Amino acid sequence: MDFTSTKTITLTDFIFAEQRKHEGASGTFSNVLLSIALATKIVSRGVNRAGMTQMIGAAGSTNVQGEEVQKLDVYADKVFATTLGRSGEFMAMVSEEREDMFAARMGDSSSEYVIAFDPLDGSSNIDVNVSIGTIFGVYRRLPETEGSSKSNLADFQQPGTEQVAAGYTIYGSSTMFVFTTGDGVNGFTLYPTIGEFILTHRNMQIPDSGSIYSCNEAYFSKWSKGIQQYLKNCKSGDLGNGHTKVSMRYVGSLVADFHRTLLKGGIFLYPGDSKNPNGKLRLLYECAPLAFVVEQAGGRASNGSQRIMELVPEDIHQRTPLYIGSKHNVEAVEASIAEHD
Ligand code: P6P
Repeated sequence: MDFTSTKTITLTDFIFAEQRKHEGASGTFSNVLLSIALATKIVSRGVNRAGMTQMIGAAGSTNVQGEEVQKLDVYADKVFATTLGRSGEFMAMVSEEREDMFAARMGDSSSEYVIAFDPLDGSSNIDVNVSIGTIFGVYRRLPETEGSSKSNLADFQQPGTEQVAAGYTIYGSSTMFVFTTGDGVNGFTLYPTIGEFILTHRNMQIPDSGSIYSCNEAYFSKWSKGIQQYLKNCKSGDLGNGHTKVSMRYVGSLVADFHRTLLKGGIFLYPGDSKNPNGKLRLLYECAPLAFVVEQAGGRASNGSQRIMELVPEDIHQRTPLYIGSKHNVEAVEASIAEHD
């Protein structure tokens, strides 16, 4: 990377260039994005040092989902809560790690936004050194709650179409911050030596169709006929989109599986099953943010019959089946479900 070149765009350059396009912009939205990026950098440092700082392993507690909490989960949650809290731009937050919505420190009646995040998704992969990630979605407070000095659950009960920003960070061989504000998707790679995110993936577009499907096939017998038929077609080399060389890739870390799907095309599936009809993944802080990103990149995200972006969360931790990726691949799954279920 040539840091003497004007072609080297930092995340800060990018955000303020976007701000300048909106005359009269106050800069609060830029501060929203920069505070998220700062939290990501701090978590990245923690993830990369985990092995040396005894941050690997379980924290000895379980979270609201009943999942064993890893030490880094707790750390990442605290980093996001305090870093975003200090920005003063958020009235309230929802975290995968906390049962209830919570007020953001320094958030007040002038704060215009709320944020939902999964501070460290895929954490069961931490101690085996597999890529993990953070996922976030930002909403503007509702007109009826804006200006009040109280956080209000209704601000989180908005469909994904109301997100003003969403994205993820993947802590992998490099740390990448990928986000959208509704005007395309851009990816930034962290240069740890200078502590800056540099624009490396401008205007990311997912292929209209792809030859990779991604799901945990151990659950095959519990899935619906529609899903089983779709996967049988995949195995026979028929993805319904002309692709015949079919591959299956599954990391077991949503951000890693999604990031690969965004770059290479194909589909990630986490269906509901007989035991858990809504599947495992959460709507508010996993599926809706990734749905915003994939739609902005030209892809599709569905619960099998509806756009993920149109689903309204009743409960902040509610789950939804997720089919996300290339448009033609997701449409093929929806068609199989419509035909067989
Ligand atoms: P399974 C990780 O625990 C996670 O929440 C996602 O990151 C991932 O996609 C999914 O669960 C994996 O679930 O049932 O295949 O282990």
